[in-house]
Amino acid sequence: MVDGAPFTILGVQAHNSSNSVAALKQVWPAVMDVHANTLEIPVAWEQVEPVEGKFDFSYVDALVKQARQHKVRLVLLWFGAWKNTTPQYMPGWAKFDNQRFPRMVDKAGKPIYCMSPFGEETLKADRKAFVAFMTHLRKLDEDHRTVIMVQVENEMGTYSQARDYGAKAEAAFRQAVPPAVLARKKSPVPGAASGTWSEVYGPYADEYFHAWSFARYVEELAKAGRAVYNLPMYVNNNLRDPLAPIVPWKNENFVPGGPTYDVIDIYKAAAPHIDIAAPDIYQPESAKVAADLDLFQRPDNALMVPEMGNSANYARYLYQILGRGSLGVAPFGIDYFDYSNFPLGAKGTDKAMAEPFGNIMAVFRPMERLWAKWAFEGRTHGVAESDERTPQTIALKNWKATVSFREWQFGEKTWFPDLKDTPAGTETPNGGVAIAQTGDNTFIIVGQYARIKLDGDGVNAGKPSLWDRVEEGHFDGAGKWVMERLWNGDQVDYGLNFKGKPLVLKVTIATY
Ligand code: N0T
Repeated sequence: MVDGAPFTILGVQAHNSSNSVAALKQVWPAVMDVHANTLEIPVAWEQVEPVEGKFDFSYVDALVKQARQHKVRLVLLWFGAWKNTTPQYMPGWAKFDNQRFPRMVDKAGKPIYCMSPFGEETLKADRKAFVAFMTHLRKLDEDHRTVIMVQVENEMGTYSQARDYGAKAEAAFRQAVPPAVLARKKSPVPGAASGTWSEVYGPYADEYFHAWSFARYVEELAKAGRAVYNLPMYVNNNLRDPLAPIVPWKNENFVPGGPTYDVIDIYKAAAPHIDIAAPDIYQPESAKVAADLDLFQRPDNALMVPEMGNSANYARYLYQILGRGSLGVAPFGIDYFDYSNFPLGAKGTDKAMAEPFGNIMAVFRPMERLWAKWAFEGRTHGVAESDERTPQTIALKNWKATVSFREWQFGEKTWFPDLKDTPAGTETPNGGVAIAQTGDNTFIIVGQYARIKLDGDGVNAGKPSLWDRVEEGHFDGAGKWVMERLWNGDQVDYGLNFKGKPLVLKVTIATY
């Protein structure tokens, strides 16, 4: 809810080092080119507390002011003790002080790169800076006008081992699993109903304990931060492979400690002040993306995709993610700082990078609050073209949609069995459709490089149907539909065909 109504984050995330007043010059043009309504950007502990106890929020002040000038909302990312597991963003006075800010310890008893989630001074200092930041936000943006959400830490966890083996961690590991965790997280293997982590969770004890260690730490930050200024808060995750079988952590098969899908329940139990565990999508395969979305969208965990690759092959997932009623989505590394995220993302950091996302966000923007309302009401659905490029169906109320790809706009493929030619622009998967069922027989359909057909289902099953009206157009800023062209004849006889330019159709269908 933003300004009292549902809101969908049509976002972008800036590069990690774009968090300075001077750097913002290269951020806004990209935000504008993508037609984003929200910018996600870091606020680093090292920059706001360069000297212990002396806070400097001049960057945050400039950022909020410039965001207002650009009419863009902000999601601020608190880079504290863990940024992609490392303490890189801790202030210099903290990150090298192993005594006061203890590092995790390996099985041989040696400190490693990663801060221990059991460092009491680490938690105190990180929390103090975070609370100072939230206190500043309350003064600066009291009405939740510009800053709408806060991410706590970034992709927490540890690369090289399953948990902390330091003395404090060892002592905690030998304690009984907290009842709140027991109540939510069942063991994947036969284990005791209660007892120590090892007794209950067997071979998963280390990594579950590690997740709990981070969850209880971020809970302390979120609880204290929200006590001074209550903004929604989330944590993000460097995903494990959603299609690989679940096996205990071994040799870096995933990053333990963070909110991977299998430990969301542990985060829910230990961090009630964190609203969402959110997936950072960098595995481009369509089957993995679909699985990630399934795993992270739950009745107790709203779907939000705070990061996604920024190469063109990811753009089609906007339809799927927005169609699923997500709170929002943001491709990562969208600004014009000349630093490419290839091979994780796009090779370029220019307009060509922004365009595939901008084309889609541009058509959602004028109806962003309507889409958010429909999503909130559970009326929206979406598909992205799969790597297999096969047709997909969408179950609607009393209708079924079939979305197919690489179709010509005229006729059916079966009529031209010898045709080898394929439509221009469809060399790689880039199609998608998002659909909102606004009434029993009315739909708003947005799409690109796809064909959609509707057939009766439920009470309409088996009945013949015809398009009543198919209008191409747009919603004006006030939510009023403006028709630009009435589609009929060839434009509706073979389904509704979208080419590369995303379009919005307002459709009524009826049975006879
Ligand atoms: C993401 C981003 C940024 C072989 C990567 C993804 C962002 C962080 N990390 O550009 O660093 O701050 O949240 C890690 C994905 C690793 C995948 C390796 C595939």
